[in-house]
Amino acid sequence: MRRISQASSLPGMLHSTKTYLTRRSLLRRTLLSGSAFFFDSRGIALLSFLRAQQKDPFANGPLLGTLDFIHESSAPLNTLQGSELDGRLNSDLSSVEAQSPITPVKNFYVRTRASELLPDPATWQLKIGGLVEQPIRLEIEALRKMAKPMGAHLMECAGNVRLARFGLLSVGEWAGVLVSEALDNAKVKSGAPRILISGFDRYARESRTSIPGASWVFTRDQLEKSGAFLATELNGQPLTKDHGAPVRLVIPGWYGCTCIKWVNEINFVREDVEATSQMQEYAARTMQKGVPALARDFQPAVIEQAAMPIRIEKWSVAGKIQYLVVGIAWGGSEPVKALEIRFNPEEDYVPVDNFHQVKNDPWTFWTHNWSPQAPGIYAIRLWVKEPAVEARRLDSGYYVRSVEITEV
Ligand SMILES: Nc1nc2c(c(=O)[nH]1)N[C@H]1C(S)=C(S)[C@@H](COP(=O)(O)O)O[C@H]1N2
Ligand SMILES: [Mo]
Repeated sequence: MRRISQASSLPGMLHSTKTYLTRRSLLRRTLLSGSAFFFDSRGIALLSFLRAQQKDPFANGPLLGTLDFIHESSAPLNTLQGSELDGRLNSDLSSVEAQSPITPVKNFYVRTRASELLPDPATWQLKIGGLVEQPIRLEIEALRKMAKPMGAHLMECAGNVRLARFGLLSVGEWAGVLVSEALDNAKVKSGAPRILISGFDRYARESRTSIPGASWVFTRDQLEKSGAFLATELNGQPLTKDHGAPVRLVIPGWYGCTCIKWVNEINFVREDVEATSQMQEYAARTMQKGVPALARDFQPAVIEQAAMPIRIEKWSVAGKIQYLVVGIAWGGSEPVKALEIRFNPEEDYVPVDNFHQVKNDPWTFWTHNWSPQAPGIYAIRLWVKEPAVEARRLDSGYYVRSVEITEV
């Protein structure tokens, strides 16, 4: 890996630390994204350009750097801040590469750090109770032994806002136990069709930002269909405390607020059980109608189809400045055929050059060649044309990101 030396000579426009790119990743990305990648009207000239440069493709510094998104914030990225309920880590999406799509644990976003009162994980027990014939206590060791690979899944906080630089979103490779399997031995009484999953939520200090108490109510069907699991490992390592050690819930495709950390109780409850305080706190952000009093009146807190740019690369191609918009698409329940991008409200939406979504979870990387007509500030927005695809957050302009172009 080597630094692009030109980056620091363009003040104000570039991240000095984001301008790394290996030769291999450049070439691989060229192959990955197919023939449309970087082909201007003289695309062949570009290919031969790359070939000629293969000894050292960066000798002439074709990648000049990465532009910052503006109007967001200077919130630190990949850095743990604060403690307990006010603890956060915003993941730096700008450096994510398509060929290594798993977020390293140290950069995986954190919303709520572990309580200083958290009991000793070694003696952790998970109680399965409520309306059952006989409560069951699952020892953490037993759960760890049952754990199996659960695949790569994206997690996004329902409160993943512009001020957090949209960094409350990450992808992990999980291992754990299907909730349905963990509940197999429970003898449930009749009239207890709902399942309340709660975590340890007592903290040493009061929070400035959050209400303590994380729990969510599901139906068995929701847990089964989503493939919900009790995770004990993230990226091949035991869970870290801040990510919910020793055991947390993961509901693939649902917002992070349902993915209860430090799970200590699973209770079978009545059909007409109240919504928990966590459900009520997150009602608006999970797009409920008002704040329902009862859990059964909540819609599943699923992530609808979403997309946004994660970085804008500035290249010098055959002596011309070119921009490459690199982005992600995630959420939704069926892959969509086309994603469209628009630069400023005055321009039309155009299809994203390199977009092939084969699954909704975890994320899909796309790239789009961009030659802005003039310097200025551009607001970049995406949408999915297919009317059958629900994408309320995307459609509301939630994920719009802006850049300032000073050179064309
Ligand atoms: N016990 C508990 N679990 C919790 C929370 C919490 O405050 N307490 N926060 C939730 C929210 S809002 C999110 S977005 C995810 C974040 O998980 P992460 O910090 O591992 O990324 O955890 C969820 N699980
Ligand atoms: Mo969240």
